[in-house]
Amino acid sequence: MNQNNIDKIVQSVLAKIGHEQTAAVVRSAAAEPATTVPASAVQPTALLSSASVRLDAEDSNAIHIDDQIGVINPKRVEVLRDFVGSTAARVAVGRAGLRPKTRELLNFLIDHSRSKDTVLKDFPDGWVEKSALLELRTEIVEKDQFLTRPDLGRKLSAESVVIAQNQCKKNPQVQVIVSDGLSTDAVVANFDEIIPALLNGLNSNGLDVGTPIFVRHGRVKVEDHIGEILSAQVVILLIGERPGLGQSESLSCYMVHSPTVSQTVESDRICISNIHSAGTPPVEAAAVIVNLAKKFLRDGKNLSTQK
Ligand code: B12
Repeated sequence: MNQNNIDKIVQSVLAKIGHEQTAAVVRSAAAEPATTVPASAVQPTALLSSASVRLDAEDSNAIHIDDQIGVINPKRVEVLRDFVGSTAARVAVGRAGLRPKTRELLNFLIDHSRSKDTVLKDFPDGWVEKSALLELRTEIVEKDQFLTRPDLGRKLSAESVVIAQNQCKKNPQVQVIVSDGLSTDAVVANFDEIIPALLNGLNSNGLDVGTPIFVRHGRVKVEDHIGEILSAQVVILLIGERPGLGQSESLSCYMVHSPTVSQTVESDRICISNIHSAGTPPVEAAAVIVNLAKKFLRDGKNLSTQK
């Protein structure tokens, strides 16, 4: 839902509960986003996000930032602009008495619903087949079980163990795995950019790359099981991160050297997180991962990220 729709909902709710005057102020601000509304007009309701701190209409970026500032009559608005402009977090949103403003509350509920939807979502029909990766499954049979039994998402099913043994290259220097994890959106959004760059980067550095694998309903530790079955030296797992409030397309890369189910511990792993268009761009992440793979091969488990 976009900001205009939210503003319309706020207006209609206010009009219904008898705040005609406030609704009119909100309406006028929404209709003329670049107009400075006198602070005295909005003070009693504290519902307008930023009408009192709008910038010049010609500076569209500044207007966008000011739209997010909910503090009425801030002492140093430029500090708030810097702050809001530096993060996607919910900062300087203001308040209505002790409560959040209606608009902020609605924004929060929208983001929260989106996160919950993302966790429950499956891949679009045919997406996995189109990815051209070899599909393996964990011991999970359906989504609810995936969310409630992380332990089963850490092991391949017996059937998939056989497929891996029969169809995958053994003893690769580098094994690439993609898995849905907690966000299929993260995989769908970043796949086309990160996978070609990653595979090309590994190949062009002369590394022996295993059969690229897709694991449905996977958790991070499934890379240990796969790495052990295939005797891979370095395993690279790209997996959907748990969605946050406002970012649900973020992919993580978990890398490990010569993993085994019984011996590998979390601290053996390296994590490169926040791979998405507004974080670490997927192509850049691919370059970082290729470099780390080379360092892992050189240093083994005692990887140093300094050299
Ligand atoms: C959930 C979470 C946790 C949970 C994991 C619990 C669980 N069983 O799910 C808890 C609270 C325990 C946790 C702890 C830590 N976490 Co954490 N965590 C996350 C979070 C929010 C989501 C991860 C996710 O979705 N993974 C994908 C799902 C599918 O994985 P999973 O198999 O269900 O769960 C595994 C992973 O979550 C993994 N994991 C979680 N955090 C970390 C951190 C590292 C360095 C490693 C190697 C693995 C790891 O451990 C789980 C068990 O195997 C991310 C934020 C993000 N944007 O990704 C941060 C994040 C991954 N964590 C981070 C950090 C720093 C840590 C800690 C080192 C914090 C500390 N100082 O103790 C510890 C290390 C834990 C470990 N396993 O080694 C950083 C990693 C930064 C980096 N690039 O290295 C992140 C990116 C947060 C951040 N922005 O700073 N974490």
